Amino acid sequence: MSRTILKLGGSVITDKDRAETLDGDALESAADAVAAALADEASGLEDLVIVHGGGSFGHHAASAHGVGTSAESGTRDAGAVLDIHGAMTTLNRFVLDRLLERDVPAVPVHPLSAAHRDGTGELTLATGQVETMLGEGFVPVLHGDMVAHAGAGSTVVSGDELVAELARDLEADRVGLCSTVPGVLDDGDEVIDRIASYGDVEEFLGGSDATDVTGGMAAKVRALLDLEPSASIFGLEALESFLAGEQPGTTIE
Ligand code: IP8
Repeated sequence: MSRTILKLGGSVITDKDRAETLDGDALESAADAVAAALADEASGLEDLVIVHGGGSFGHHAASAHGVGTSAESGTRDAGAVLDIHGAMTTLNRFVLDRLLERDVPAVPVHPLSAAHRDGTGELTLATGQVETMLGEGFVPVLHGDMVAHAGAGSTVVSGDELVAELARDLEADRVGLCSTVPGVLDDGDEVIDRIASYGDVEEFLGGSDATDVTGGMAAKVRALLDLEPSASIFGLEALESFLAGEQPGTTIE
């Protein structure tokens, strides 16, 4: 039986080029895959935590207010914090609804009320509530958000940072990032099977092409390399196989 942290990329479940627009079909098929895996005992999936990104909800709101993850891009404007957080809770509600419709016992966890950064930017996320939710049979659903940041007001926390914190604190067995691409791609657009160090892929990882205030694929790979369990980056078409216990796409060791 395994404990799994699954990130649904914001660009997968939203239309990232149009503000606050859902990709309804993609979200439905992700919810289908989650529901099917939880219902199938053979999948070995026991505890599941879902984290979703911002896509055209959080990222558009964050760039409209000029807010990012670093102390230099923090804000003390409470209205801006609420705009960005509100965009994310709207998206979170869509995700929860699609899961609940499929009898997945999904419940929200909003990082604005559960996490903060210290003066060096280091993130602390409370996870006791997530652990207790898992023990009670729920599927906690977190999201990229705003967090209080000592000395900087409030900054963005990316879903990827949350995945890393959760994986460590909850001693996850498996970590999966469901992305718009089938894995980390080389310069011939072929999926790289395994990555053991950032140097292996530095030459291939440019920035993200749509509005993304948290760093795109390069930041994901860096964060995942530091984790204890190996992590997989794969496309939506491979979500079912990941949840069934396979390692599709790119494995980051
Ligand atoms: O898409 C970003 O989360 P990410 C969340 O996981 C916001 O980087 C508020 C922009």
